[in-house]
Amino acid sequence: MKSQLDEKLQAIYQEVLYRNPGEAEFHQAVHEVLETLGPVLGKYPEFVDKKIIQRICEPERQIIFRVPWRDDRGEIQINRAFRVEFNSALGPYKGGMRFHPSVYLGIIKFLGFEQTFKNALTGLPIGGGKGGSDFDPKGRSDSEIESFCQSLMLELYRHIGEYTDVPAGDIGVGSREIGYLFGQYKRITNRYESGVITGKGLDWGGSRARKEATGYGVVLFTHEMLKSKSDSLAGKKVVVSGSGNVAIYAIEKAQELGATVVACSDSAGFIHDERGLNLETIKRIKEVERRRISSYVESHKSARYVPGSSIWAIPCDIALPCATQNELTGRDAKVLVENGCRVVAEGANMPTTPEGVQLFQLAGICFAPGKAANAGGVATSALEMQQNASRDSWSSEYTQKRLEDIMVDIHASCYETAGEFGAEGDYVAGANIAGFLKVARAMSALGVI
Ligand code: NDP
Ligand code: 2IT
Repeated sequence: MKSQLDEKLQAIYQEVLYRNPGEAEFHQAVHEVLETLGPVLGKYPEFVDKKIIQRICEPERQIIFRVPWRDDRGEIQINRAFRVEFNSALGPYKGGMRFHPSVYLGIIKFLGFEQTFKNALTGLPIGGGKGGSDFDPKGRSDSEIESFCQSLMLELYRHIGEYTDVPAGDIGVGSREIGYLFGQYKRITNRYESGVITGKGLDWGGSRARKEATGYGVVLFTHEMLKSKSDSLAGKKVVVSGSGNVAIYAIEKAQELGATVVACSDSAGFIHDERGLNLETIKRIKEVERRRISSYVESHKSARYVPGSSIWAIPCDIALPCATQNELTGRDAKVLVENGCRVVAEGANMPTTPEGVQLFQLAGICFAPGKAANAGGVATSALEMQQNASRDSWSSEYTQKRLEDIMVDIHASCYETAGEFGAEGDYVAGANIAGFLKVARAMSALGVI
């Protein structure tokens, strides 16, 4: 269920559908932003004259390339990789690389489009971009991952650079992959250009708190939403989907702020324990052993593993979807609302379907969209770039304080912008409009480029 666009925006959306056939996720992400921009065009007609929205919906550059590599048996494998350089009005293209079999152009474009507004919200000088490949890392050995990353970089290196385009991690890409990618870039270019990629390890140019930043940021944003209602996380029951980088550190911060996290998942099923999950076990299984979340119950007898079905059936006060796009449907949203959930913050990018968002908003749920709630990761990537540029390395306390301040500012800017445009408490409108205005003003100033 999608709400109506006003006439001008409807024409722009039709053009996007026509120019980008078959890219359902990209259409969804564009629609979700256009839905909220009606009042902005009324107030700033110059953005209509300058065709800012049409330009924002068209990536500046799209690169698609072949990645051939040899697996452990010596067999040649061929993958397809993408880098979509979406918008550089505010700074070099910035955004992660995703390795997942579902990756195709429509997913990378939706992510790059979202990234443009998210990065604007951080207040830091970064444009929007995204990349990835249909490579499936599951079941691949370390040396296969290394071969694949090296082959991918053999093409990608010519398109990136600290002033041009700065990749990082996303689904299937963590510090192991960033290491292989950075090592190959260094070898090909004969430059130790730390600022060309973020999410690096602490011994080779990475930033403290980057690993934790997205998950921590989601919970810091949630904390701000609750604070605006004179409430807190203490004593709240939380369900987190996924058990990757974002989920793990969302669980850590939620526990630190006094909440009980009762469930998390992977793509095969979820684990549930009303007494609360043990994060050390989850970290060991996921970060060290790289096993499935089902193995959690081997060491925790009070927990149960449920294969297949939806994690959102578990009653909670706060839901944090931290796995992937469209993982929380209208049906899930209905169940969450019926079970008394009051707050939802998106750790993943676009995890809630349009039906789900609409149901949450109608039910008066405090709903934080990904481009605001999960911006802590890319913000800390920009802090990593700052440290690299000044050949400095900040303390954990200082970096976390910067992250905290950024999340507080993003919350304030979404909240205030929503109020200013007559949508009090609507963080979706607030995030879209605040992000759009920053990008639109810069594009307008930079001319028709
Ligand atoms: P990881 O690869 O570390 O973890 C992904 C988790 O989501 C895994 O538990 C995975 O399960 C699950 N998952 C992935 N795809 C699917 C699917 N199709 N269906 C069900 N479950 C799935 O990735 P991240 O934690 O880094 O990313 C999670 C989300 O957060 C993504 O939407 C990403 O774009 C977003 N994000 C990430 C940031 C970062 O800094 N890393 C920053 C901002 C947003 P399984 O192992 O079974 O595949
Ligand atoms: O979706 C995202 O914001 C990320 N995957 C992080 C991007 C980054 O450049 O750190």
